[in-house]
Order: sequence, then structure tokens, then C-alpha cells
Amino acid sequence: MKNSSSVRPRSRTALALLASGVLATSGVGLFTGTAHAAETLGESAAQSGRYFGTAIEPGYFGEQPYVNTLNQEFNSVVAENNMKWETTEPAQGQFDFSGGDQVVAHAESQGMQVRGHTLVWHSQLAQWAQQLSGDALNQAMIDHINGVAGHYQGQIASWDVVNEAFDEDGTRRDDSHFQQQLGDGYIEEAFRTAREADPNAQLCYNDYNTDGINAKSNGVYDMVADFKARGVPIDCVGFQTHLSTSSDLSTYQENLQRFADLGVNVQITELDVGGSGTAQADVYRAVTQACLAVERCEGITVWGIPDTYSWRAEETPLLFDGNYQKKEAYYAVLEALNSAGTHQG
Ligand code: 9MR
Repeated sequence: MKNSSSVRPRSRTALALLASGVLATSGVGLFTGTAHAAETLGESAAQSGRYFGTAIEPGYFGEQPYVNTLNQEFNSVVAENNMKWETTEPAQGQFDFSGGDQVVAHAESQGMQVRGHTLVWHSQLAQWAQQLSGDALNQAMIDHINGVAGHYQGQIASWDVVNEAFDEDGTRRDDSHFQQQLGDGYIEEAFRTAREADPNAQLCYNDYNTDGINAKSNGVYDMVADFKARGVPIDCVGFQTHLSTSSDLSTYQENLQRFADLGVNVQITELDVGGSGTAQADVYRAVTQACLAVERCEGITVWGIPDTYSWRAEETPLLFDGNYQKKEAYYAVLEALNSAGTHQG
């Protein structure tokens, strides 16, 4: 296994040990034959010290195939919606952690790590916060971060502190209430606040359409470089990676690497690929291989389990079909993860 250059507390080694320990105690077969090929996504990712996660909705916990697939295949989770502002603080100062707590409790019972999504986002923002301006909004943002990150202190591996703050042209998006009211400075204020609220969590900036070298990822890159130069606390960048079979991945790995070279970890945070069959599997494979080729790429999270529960269900973008059958894309990812494990291990 390669050594992680991460200085954050959740090292790849620790995760690998955790994952194998969990699998050993749950009786899941670890290896087949002499090739030591792992049989699940989480276990195969753990061979190179990485995680393989999924977005989940606790509303589906009553469905046995959902929970079985979750527990068997994944060693990291993120709440698809339950930790967003409109859910966690629906009225000012009144927090509701019921859904998020279910996600964390399930993860802890299974030895999975948890990504936190998301503290500050212009979308799915509570109505009351959209009415605030200036200092009142700034204080509400600080209180929200303290309330949510404080509640989950010590339980979150990585927080998406700020989500989707950039426009396609690489400038700050001007349809954000935070941007309109507070200007560029709200992002670093959010990161500084989050560091104090949970010093053990890695703090990520997360966005979409940054899946290559382009104007938008250049804008994010410049911000991260500036934060590193000025000592603003940032540990990781999340690349959502909502793709289709026609996505251009020619600079995907190079893009991950240039962020890693700034001294942050990189994570693939919301992977899904509209399409089917081999074309879809090829995109999943390429993304997986890119992460494996970048030492600071800590893991991959897919944005849901069966196609039918996806936010883009009609595009069948996930690794399992509506009957929880493994798709061609699933096997492409598993195979890619296993080749890295045997080569690096
Ligand atoms: O998958 C989420 C869907 O259930 C919600 O209705 C939607 C609301 O905006 O958010 C979806 O998740 C988004 C994520 O939080 C941020 N990146 C884009 C995701 C897909 O829209």
C-alpha cells in the first residue's frame, strides 16, 4: 500500500484496518482464490486504503434489500438530503437532527465512515435564512455551522463545508443568497467556523462540472490555492462527478492531481453516470482508475444505490438496477479497484 501524505486523522491505513475488521467480524468472505480479489466495493477499495461510499436516505431503511446492499457493499455513507440546512434548521435556532442521526447511527453500527453534506449551500436553504441580509445572515451561517458540525463533532470524516459556490465561468455564482449578501468572504468564514466546530473533520469544498480542467475548476483551483497560501483551513476538494456516457474525461485525472498537488485531499463525492451497458461501465471504470492513480484521492461515493431511487432515475445512472442486481458498471468498478489493490498491495 502506498503511504498517504494526508496529515488528517483518518488515515488510509486506519480505514483499511477498520474495513477488514468489520468484514471479518461480519463473516463476509474476504478473498477468493489466490488473486486476493475482494468481493465487495468497500472491501476492494480498502485494499488501497480508500473507501467506497454511497448517498443514503434513512426512509429506505425498512427495505431489506436496500439495507443488505448498503451493508455488504459500502464502507462510507453520506446523507443524500438529511443534513442540508432546510432539514437540520427548519426554523432559526431550532435544529432537527432526526434524519442525520439515523444515518450516523447506521454507519457507526456497521463501522462505516460518514461524509457530511452540506453546511452552506444556496439551494435547499431554509426559507427563513433566505429572508436574512448582511450581518444577520452572516451570524445565522456561523450559528448553523456551529449547531450542525457541533452536534456531529467527532463523527464526520469529511464535511462539505461549502457546496456549489461557483458558476460555470469560474466566478462566484451570483444566484447564491450568501454571495449576494456577504460577498466572496463567506466561504472562508464558513471554513474557519467549521474548523472550530469540529477540529477532527476534514473540511471540503464540493462542486459539480469541475470534472476536468475547465473555467469552473480553474476558479475553484485558484480559491483553494489562495486558501492554502493564507492558511484558511481547507483539507479536501469534492468532485461531484455527475456524468453521462458522452462526458469528456480526457483531463479528469490531471485535474484531480493538480488539486492534490496544492496539498489537499481529493474525493469523488456524488458519482453517477447516465447511460447503460458497456458505455456506462467504461465511464465508471475510467473515473475509478483516475482516483486510484492519484495518491491523495481518498475514495469514491456514488449518489445512491438502486437506479430507481436516483435523482435522475430515468437515466439509470447507478451501479444496481431496481432489483438490486449488479450492473455491468458495478463489475467494471470492482475489477478496477481489485487491480489497484493487487498491484499496490
Ligand atoms: O439527490 C438529491 C435530491 O434528492 C434532492 O431533491 C436535490 C435537491 O436539490 O439534491 C440532490 O442532491 C444534490 C446534492 O445535494 C448536491 N449536488 C447535486 C445533487 C443532485 O442534484
